[in-house]
Amino acid sequence: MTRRFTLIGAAALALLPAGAFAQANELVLYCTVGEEWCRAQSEAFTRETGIKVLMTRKSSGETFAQIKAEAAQPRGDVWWGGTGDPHLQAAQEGLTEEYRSPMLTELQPWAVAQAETSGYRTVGIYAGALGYGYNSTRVTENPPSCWKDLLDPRFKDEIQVANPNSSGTAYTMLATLVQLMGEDEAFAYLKALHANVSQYTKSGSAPIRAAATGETTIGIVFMHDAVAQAVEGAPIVTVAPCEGTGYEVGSMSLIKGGPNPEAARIWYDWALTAKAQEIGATAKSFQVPSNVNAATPPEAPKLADIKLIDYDFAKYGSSEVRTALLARWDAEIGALPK
Ligand code: S7P
Repeated sequence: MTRRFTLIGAAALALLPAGAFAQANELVLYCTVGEEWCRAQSEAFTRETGIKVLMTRKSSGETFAQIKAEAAQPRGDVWWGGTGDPHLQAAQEGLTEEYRSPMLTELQPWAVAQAETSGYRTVGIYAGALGYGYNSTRVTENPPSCWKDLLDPRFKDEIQVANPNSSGTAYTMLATLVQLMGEDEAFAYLKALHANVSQYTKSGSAPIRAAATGETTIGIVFMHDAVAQAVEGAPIVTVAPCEGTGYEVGSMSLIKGGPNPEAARIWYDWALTAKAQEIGATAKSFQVPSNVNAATPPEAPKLADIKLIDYDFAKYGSSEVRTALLARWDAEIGALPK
């Protein structure tokens, strides 16, 4: 009990109902970052609080669909990680709980903006820019540096990207292209790109793992996921597309009606601390943390050096726009023959 008090802080504790710790023995976590980070974060929380974590890892779109399907009888307590757009959609659809953590005062403006946009039903926990990575043993001349370069016929069947229905990474790409080019142009681009795509994966980071092993040449992913492969020694070069690119505010939400609400708030406050946010780098996840006091891993792509678009999170995280874009992708891209 004393240990939990020290770690979580008096301000956070004041918001918890009396006797909360006595009841908070277990937490059901829906985790949407990389598997290794999910495990490291869950284990650290259990070590520090004594609360057992039942964790499952899925992609962002899949987790959103699961929470929606379970809405009548919620099974999860916290949705931790994953791109912000589906968290915003969950907030709009009333699937997540409003909560103003005392830790909000320690967060970057972009993380607080995410909370404000959602009526405090979600919050930013990290940020990262979209891009791609290529295998430098397979591209030895004229390396690609722009979105348009990915249409080059020399990359026929040599690109992997995820399906935006399951993957938050791929939805970020779809929304990014729409914001960069306009919707019709973006779909024309995606149709042209289809000739070069060998596979639409379920998970957003799978394409860069395939590029790292040489199974494919290019993986369209968050830049930090490409950096993670290079850090492991894979011949991956990370690209910030020359036309500009979008980014994610990786988010966290409390699932409305979850079975362990006290444990869920303890996790939420803890996960916003600098110490908890520094666990990502130990699990080779190189996003920019949202707590201003957390060290940004030196490997993290520098957002200030990347030509970032002014991503409209409220619009592209809205139920109407996300549902419509995914339906159009299914009809015009997913349905194309391979
Ligand atoms: O690997 C870390 C990361 O890129 O994965 C999250 C992602 O949304 C989950 O993968 P999906 O694309 O399959 O949904 C990102 O939030 C995070 O930065």
